[in-house]
Amino acid sequence: IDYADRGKPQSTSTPSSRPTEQPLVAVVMGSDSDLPVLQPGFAILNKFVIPFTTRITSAHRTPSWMAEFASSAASNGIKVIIAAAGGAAHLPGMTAAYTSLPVIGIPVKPTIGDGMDSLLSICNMPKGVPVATVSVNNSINAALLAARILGVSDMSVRKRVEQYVHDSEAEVREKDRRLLD
Ligand code: RP5
Repeated sequence: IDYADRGKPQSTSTPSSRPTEQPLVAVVMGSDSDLPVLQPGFAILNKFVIPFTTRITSAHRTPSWMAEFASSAASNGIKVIIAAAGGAAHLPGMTAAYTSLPVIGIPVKPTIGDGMDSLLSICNMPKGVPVATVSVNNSINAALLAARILGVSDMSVRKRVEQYVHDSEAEVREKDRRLLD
């Protein structure tokens, strides 16, 4: 992880589909311990050929850097932010407070408890500061929601979303067919 330029989103060693391209999605996490939860979401972003960048920036451990990142994300070309945190999960809400971009929050299951504290910390925002919250550890839905948001104005992404929906339905129908065999 490159900590050298803290103002601009940077790619990490986490594989991005087209790292040389302008990232459209920034995936931020409170700790590197959140990374395993985020991997399935990275796979979705790669599958949809959505360039993304990843950052570890904590609302508690690096508050000013987090604020700097969030407030400059839009001017750095980011369209959607996915923010993951566990426990006292303030990162998604604080990120939303510093940007007008859509923020999708992923509650991460902490070492203590079932993740309900993370979930409520992220979704129970005051009126005026929305965070679109997915279920605990559900980085796949966060990535899919980011793709749907981008698909509003990017036809190539929308087509991949539609293909994904089509393939999902075909998969369920196939499982149902096998059940009857
Ligand atoms: C949060 O605290 C992180 O997002 C992580 O989910 C949790 C625990 O962090 P570590 O103590 O593992 O670094 O800020």
